Amino acid sequence: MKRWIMHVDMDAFFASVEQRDHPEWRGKPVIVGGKAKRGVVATASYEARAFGVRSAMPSAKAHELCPDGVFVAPRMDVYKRESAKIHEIMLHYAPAIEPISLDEAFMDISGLRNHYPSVDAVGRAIKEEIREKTGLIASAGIAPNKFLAKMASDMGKPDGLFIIPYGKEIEILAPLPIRKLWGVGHVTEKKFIEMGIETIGDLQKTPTNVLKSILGNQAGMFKKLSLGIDNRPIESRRVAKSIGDESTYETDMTDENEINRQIALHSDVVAQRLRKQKLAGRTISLKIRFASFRTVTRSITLEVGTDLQEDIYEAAMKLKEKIYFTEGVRLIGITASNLCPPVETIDLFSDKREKQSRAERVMDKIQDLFGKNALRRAIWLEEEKRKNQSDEKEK
Ligand code: TTP
Ligand code: MG
Repeated sequence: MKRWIMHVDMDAFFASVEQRDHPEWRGKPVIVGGKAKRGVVATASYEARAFGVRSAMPSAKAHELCPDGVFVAPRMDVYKRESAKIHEIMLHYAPAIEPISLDEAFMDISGLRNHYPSVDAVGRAIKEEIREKTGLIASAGIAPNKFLAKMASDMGKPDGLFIIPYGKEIEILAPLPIRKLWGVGHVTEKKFIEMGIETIGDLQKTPTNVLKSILGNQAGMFKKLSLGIDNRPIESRRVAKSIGDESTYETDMTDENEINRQIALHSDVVAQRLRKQKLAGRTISLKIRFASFRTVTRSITLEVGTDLQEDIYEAAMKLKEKIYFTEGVRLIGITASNLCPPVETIDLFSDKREKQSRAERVMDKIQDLFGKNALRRAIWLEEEKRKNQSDEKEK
């Protein structure tokens, strides 16, 4: 199986969070950082970057370049919470991720490749879920390794999705300035330039023994990177503890059939995600948030872990019985936790369960081959209809 690594990096992260939370600042130059003139800029919205404002620039300089900018103090607690949400979403797609800062993380999507028509589609799905659940834009890069994936996420910015396919590594790297190479700081950049190596392409052509005299034992590593070779594994700093799916609805839901249908849909998404990651959940939780923001979560632990929609739905419906519905529902969420490998020994199950298990796996296969719409539960068709109707209403 070919290795595919994805790197996610949020666009103008702190500034985008501020613009999301203050609609009046959208489209304006927003500068997040020390508000005091002696502070430094943490980041600037793309509108502010047009004036030359950059991260780590003294705030006084930013005031000079962009006197009409909106200068705001950072709200680290909010950025941390958003960061955790983004990591959680990435963990819907991979059993482990490697966060490298609040707004950046690597994930290995090799296994997912078989569940989507292309690697682009994997990237689009993850970007879309981040946008939907946080209102923020992520740029992503997908490539055969970490170095190239990080490079790629930068190449498409903003709102980027850039793929470096196998075989194109050398060609894509060649024209880039040498400082873009991972691990090249000011000092090393100077050494390279003194040797006449200005682009990664120049380095590709320089024999390693020539490099050794100047760079010592780092020569081999830089040479490999210039050719797009990087075997570092994903160092999973976060492992999925749960897999969940939730939606907030535009209008509060009161119809019981509709609520049940939403529970069925979320159960389907959670079951599919579990199967993609070859995991099963033993504990199923149902979260309901009412119009008044009262939020109730109920959980149940099953005898054996499951990755089937029917089981999750059944558990969630039992949980629903324990909740008093006295007002409209604004959010429904289903989570599977207590994750374990799925039980393969079918003879543990009744005939009925064996059939369900086969049916859901066949459905996954057909979707892998022909796309999500090739074969879906009937409830999804009704859901499309509902969404279209509410779109119509908006118009
Ligand atoms: P970056 O990913 O480097 O920058 P960004 O997300 O603002 O913009 P983009 O990725 O679209 O180029 O950094 C992420 C956050 O980290 C950034 O929003 C603010 C913070 N940060 C600092 O506080 N100081 C810094 O010097 C840098 C570079 C970032
Ligand atoms: Mg960023």
